[in-house]
Amino acid sequence: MTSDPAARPPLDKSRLTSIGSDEIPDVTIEVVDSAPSTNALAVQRAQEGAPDGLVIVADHQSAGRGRLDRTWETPRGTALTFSLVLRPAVPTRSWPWLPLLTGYAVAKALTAQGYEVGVKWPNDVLIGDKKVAGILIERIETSEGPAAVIGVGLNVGMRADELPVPTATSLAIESGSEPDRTSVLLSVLSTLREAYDAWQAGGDHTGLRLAQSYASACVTVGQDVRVDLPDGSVLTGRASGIDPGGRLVVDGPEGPTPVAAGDVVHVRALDQ
Ligand code: BT5
Repeated sequence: MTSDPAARPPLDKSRLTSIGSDEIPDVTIEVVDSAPSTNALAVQRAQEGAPDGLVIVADHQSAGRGRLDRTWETPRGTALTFSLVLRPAVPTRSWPWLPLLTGYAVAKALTAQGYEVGVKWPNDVLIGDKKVAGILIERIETSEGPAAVIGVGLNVGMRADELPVPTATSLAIESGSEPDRTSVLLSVLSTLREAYDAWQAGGDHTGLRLAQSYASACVTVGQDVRVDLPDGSVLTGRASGIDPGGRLVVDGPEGPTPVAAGDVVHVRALDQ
């Protein structure tokens, strides 16, 4: 592993900006050296008319955003921080699937590289019980119609003393060697594009199929959970599944209760 963070190589800009449609179809990558938040930049690009499939990746992100005003911190050279502009052709009521689909695709790409990965509903990717990636989705209106901006933060090369929080981990910590960020990005984007295209092409049964695949990769299903809701109330019960709308079904005091990703502050396993 590289011991001097300053010596970590930058992203391979010429490789990323020259990928062809035979490698990853319908994706164009823009690399910036530094940005406060790639999501903010992607929102700006979408409002300027960026098409479906634009990816903005920052070599360093200085003021990363999490959900609900939380922050996302990554030392330079140690992480992937990128955002995609998507203009899904499916009805907006199906869009709650986007963060789940993204987490599922990130997990699938990392699993293919030998990591033991799970997804925590709605937007975390875990190795063991530690968070290796987080996802932030924003829906915006543009003059070309509604767009989604999906941000992904993936911890690649951080050493234990570089982790922003003790609940985080990185690919380097899990594998004992520091993977190349450019290759990891290309493999995640390729898996994500494939999952996104399948979702868009899938028709009426997509929700059901996705719910089954997602549930099988989801560590939350089967756990006793505490869900904190925005009005301060708390729902506790056994997480029993994912419904066709991408909502987590919690068997609470009033029976099976679906909760939507946009409506939860926290979901925690009761034994943690
Ligand atoms: C998320 O929020 O997990 C969404 C993170 C999305 C980050 C990407 S990076 C590219 C794009 N541009 C942006 O500005 N954002 C997106 P949430 O579930 O709210 O989790 C945030 C919490 O995770 C923080 O409060 C910390 O506890 C923890 N955290 C912060 N940095 C972390 C890291 N690098 N790894 C693991 N956990 C982290």
